[in-house]
Amino acid sequence: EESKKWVLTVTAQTPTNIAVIKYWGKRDENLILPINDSISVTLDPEHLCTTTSVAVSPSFDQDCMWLNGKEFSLAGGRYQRCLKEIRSRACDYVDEKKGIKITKKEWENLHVHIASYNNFPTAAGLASSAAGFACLVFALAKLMNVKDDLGTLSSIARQGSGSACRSLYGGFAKWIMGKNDNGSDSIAVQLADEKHWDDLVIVIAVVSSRQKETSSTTGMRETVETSMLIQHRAKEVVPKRIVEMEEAIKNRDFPSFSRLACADSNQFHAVCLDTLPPIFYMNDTIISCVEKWNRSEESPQVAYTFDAGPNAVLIARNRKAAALLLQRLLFFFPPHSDADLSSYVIGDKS
Ligand code: 2P0
Repeated sequence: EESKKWVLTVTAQTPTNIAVIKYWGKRDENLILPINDSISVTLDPEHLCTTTSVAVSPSFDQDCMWLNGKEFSLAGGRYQRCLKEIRSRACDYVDEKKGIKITKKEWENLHVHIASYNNFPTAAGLASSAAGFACLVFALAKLMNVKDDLGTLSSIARQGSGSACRSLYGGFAKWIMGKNDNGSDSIAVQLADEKHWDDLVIVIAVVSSRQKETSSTTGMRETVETSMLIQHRAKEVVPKRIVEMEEAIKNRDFPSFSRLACADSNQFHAVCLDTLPPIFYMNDTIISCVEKWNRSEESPQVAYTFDAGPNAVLIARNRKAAALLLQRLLFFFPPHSDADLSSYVIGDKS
């Protein structure tokens, strides 16, 4: 019984990421292999992040998870795959002070307890699976003394949720779609670290707290099955944009960054509209506001991008532009108004 008393714990924190060249569409649903590369910016850890503690003990008799304090089933294939991949890479662990020794073989039979928290309201419909799976995979890898590099960990996080592979890095990351059928080369790499372009200020406008109507997984499946535009996007448009976006990030070229991010968000939503039945995610009033403002200046001040929901992600070129952006948002969307934000017609007022 004495030997059953120890518990080993690891805690990790991972921010979510926002794609500026979007992932939409899979070529393999099981392994989560995409039809195009994507590029994202990872938020600072204090905003929209997941904190996950993982523990292992010989006294645990099954794997369990709690999400925001509530028991959460690990039965889903995506969780099982991540757990299996990490367990298969576990290495011998020795802590002589505590008298703990776990061999590679023993890890396979030890159960884990996982407690995960999001520091943002899950109900707001903001992407949580990216931060969640990245954090889970990273914490489990540390716990089980996995020695593989971040690229390999990213390919495991990818099997939890595609966008999660990009959240293992700060700054800017690229998810390379890869060529192999087994997914071994579908990994994320860091393009630039968090210090490279720290003038940028990211503002997330929570337009609606309603849960999205079409999940990303279902939405992208239907797009691949029914949209003709998606093939053109994946094969012709995105490969060129990836090259240009990498260059814009490298040179901190905000006009190109803004042009590419806005255009890619708009094409992603055009592809959604081209899906049968059509999918509507974004809120176009904020787009008109930003487009109008950017056109009235010598060069763009703000980039916008929308994911699979109506909340706007606005990237201001610097703090001054961010302050002006907040003024505009607060003017058009007063915080205590009861009206649905989407009913404001910004274009008429600015
Ligand atoms: C992205 N999105 O690149 C794109 C843009 C939403 C729009 O990745 O099925 O939750 O788990 O791989 O990663 C959302 O899709 O989908 C997403 P799965 P995921 O960020």
